[in-house]
This record gives sequence, C-alpha cells and structure tokens, in this order.
Amino acid sequence: MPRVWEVPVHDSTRVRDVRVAARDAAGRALLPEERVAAAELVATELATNLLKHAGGGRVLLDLVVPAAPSYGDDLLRLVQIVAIDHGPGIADVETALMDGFSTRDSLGAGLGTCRRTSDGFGLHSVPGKGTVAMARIGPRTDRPGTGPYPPRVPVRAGGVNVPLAGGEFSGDAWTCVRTADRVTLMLADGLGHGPQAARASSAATHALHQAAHLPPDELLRRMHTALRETRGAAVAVAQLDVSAGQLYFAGVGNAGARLRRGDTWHGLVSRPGIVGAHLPTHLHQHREDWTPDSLLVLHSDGLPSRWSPGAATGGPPLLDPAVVAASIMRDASSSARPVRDDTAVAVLSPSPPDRSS
Ligand SMILES: [Mn+2]
Repeated sequence: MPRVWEVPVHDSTRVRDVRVAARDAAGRALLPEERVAAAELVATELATNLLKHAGGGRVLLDLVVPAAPSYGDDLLRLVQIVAIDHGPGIADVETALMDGFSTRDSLGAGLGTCRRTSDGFGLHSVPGKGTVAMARIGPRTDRPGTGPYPPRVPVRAGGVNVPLAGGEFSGDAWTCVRTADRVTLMLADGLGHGPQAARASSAATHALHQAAHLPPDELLRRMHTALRETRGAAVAVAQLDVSAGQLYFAGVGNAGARLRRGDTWHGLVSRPGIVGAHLPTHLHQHREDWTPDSLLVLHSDGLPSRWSPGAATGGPPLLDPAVVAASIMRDASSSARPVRDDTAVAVLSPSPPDRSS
C-alpha cells in the first residue's frame, strides 16, 4: 500500500522531518540518487518557506502518477511535495520565483531553483488566504512516448491525499491512467480509515490499472469483484474520450464529483452502494461534453460536500491540477470544522493553451 506523509511545520525542527519524509518517499518511488537529493532539496526549501513567509503550515508528501499521463506510464511514480499555509500570501509570485528571492536571508535553494529542479511545479497565492506551493520530482527519463498513440493528450491530472490525524496511510486513493485516446481519473474512499481502508482503495487503483480500457460502469464491476476480500470502498470513475470531447462518469457510494464548464458547476451523482460489498444493479453512466473551459473535481467525504470553488478553480487552466486540488482542500478546511476522515481531492483539467503537455 502506498504511504502518505503529512508533516506540520511550526518550528525549524520539523524541516528535518520533511526532508526525511522526502528521502523515504523518493526511495519508494525508486528514484536515482541524484533525484532523491533533488526531492530533499525541494522539500527543505518549501518547508523553510512556510516558516519564513507564513509563520508555519503543513507539508504533504505523496507518490503520484505523472500529471500528463502518457501511454505506458502506468508504473511511473513521482514524489509530490505540497506546502500549504494560511499565511498572508505572496503579493508578487513572479518575483518570488526569481533566483535569489529566498536565498537573501538563508541558505535555502530558492523557489526558482525548486521550479527548475522539478518535473512539475506550481505556486498559487491568494492575499489573506494563503499559499500553495507544489513540486513533483520524478526520474527525469524524458523518453519519447511508446506505442501507436500520440505521446501527449491535452489534459492534466493531479490531486492531494491527506491521512486523518497524520497517519501513515490514507484510506483514500486517486490515480489517472491513459489508454489510447482515453484518460481515466479515479478516486476511491475505503470504508473507515487507516491501513484496512487503504487496502480497499489501493485494490481499486490496481483494478483500474489492469483494465483502464473499459468504460466506467464496467470498471466499477471489475473493482467490485477485486474488492470482495476488502472492507469495500466508495469509488468515482471519470473517463475522458479525448478525441470525441466526451466525459463519461459513474460512481458508487459517497464520493463527490463536480464538473465546471465555463462559470457553471454541476454535480455528477453517484449511486448508493459499496464497491466490494453491494453494487447497485443499474450503474448509471453520465455522459457530458468536455470543452477547453472544463474542470473536473473528484473528492472523498473528508471534504465537506458543500465546498465552494475558490480562486484556484476559475479562469483559464494555468494552474497545475494538484495545486487546484490542494487549494480546494485548504479553503474547505477550518478550525470550526475539524476533519474526521482521510481527505482526497483529484482534478482533471485541460492543459494550458501555450504548452503541449
Ligand atoms: Mn471517507
């Protein structure tokens, strides 16, 4: 089962814990030693920044699939480091990313170096609300796509997964798989939380990787069989047919799904049931138009169902989907409403117009 890490950073002693977690995560992702060192460097910088600019925050570390899913990338894992704070925000993000900005008062590498070192980097700051900084570090293979299909599709996927109370495992899981001209985003919420819940949701991940060419309703039936020996899970599956511009969705149990087109959001409704325990006889499969201004959010019930889309979810798709997911989670949490479950948020968005990936 994949591990997750959540490290609260409220004093400098925790920066070391973040670095140790980054090394552990990079080892589990089987990264070569120079990329392990890169993960440590970036994690240290993001954790240090929390103390310097926001008076503290938290760092989430996770192993994730590439944001732009390539054909045949199923087994590739990257270390994702997300620093989240409720600080004053960074007024000028471009300046903050310039070399030397962060190094003035410390030995830190600087955010500019983090961006160059990473395989994916994103920074979103809202004055008065806080900042999300995200970096993904992978093996840097840069190999050309294999197989008969185009190596790139014009969408990106990303997410965050936060264990309840800083646990070592999350009962939630999300993943994204590319097959031919389809991209499938899945989010599973294993019943309860902790390792047994993680076993159920990682069985759903495994089942998807085995059969990602199937439509969502068929995938849910496969998962139902695969999860029989587990506690079961709520599962939401969204599949984009890239060339047809159609999104297919089916879900079972209490997993949230919302689709934005332009300025309008609407929910995609799941059927009651538990994958692995009891599946509804009729699995309703939604079909929706997917346009260049669409955005899809899947989430577990660790996020309140009435979450409101914040600044990160609007406008053109310039932000990395993992940054959007982290911002949604940050904005939905408050001290008045303590989180009582693992929380995962996964986002599918069009690629930025000026880039090919
Ligand atoms: Mn849950």
